[in-house]
Amino acid sequence: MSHDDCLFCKIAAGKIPSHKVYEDNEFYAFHDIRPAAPVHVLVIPRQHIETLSACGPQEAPLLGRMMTLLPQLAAQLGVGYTGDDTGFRTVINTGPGGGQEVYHLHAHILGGPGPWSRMG
Ligand code: DGP
Repeated sequence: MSHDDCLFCKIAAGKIPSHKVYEDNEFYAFHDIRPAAPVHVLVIPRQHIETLSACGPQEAPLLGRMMTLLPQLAAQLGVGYTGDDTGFRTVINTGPGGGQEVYHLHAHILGGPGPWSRMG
């Protein structure tokens, strides 16, 4: 279920180039074009869902799978949580007041110094 005029649907479909880090039949992950941290990756469902606030119980299984994918990808990207000072941040901007620019649900994975990092 993709939307012809959606930037992230086009990226997931390979119609717009991106620096891919992961894909399966349900999700696509790629580097953010404006990185806010040394590691900054976006994870999107292939299904076009505009925003987290559009999700209800029907989307819960997909959201659960997306959530558990995040630490797997963080580990693959070298910023997984393995103890001591390691780890990453996850952000889902929701709506204009939440800073959402692109209306296709996405989770940011941020690793290293940057917003909300104790490292700076
Ligand atoms: P948000 O503010 O949460 O909606 O974040 C949207 C992010 O998408 C923002 O950090 C920049 C990124 N972005 C926007 N356009 C493109 C693009 O064409 N390619 C890539 N790789 N990232 C994009």
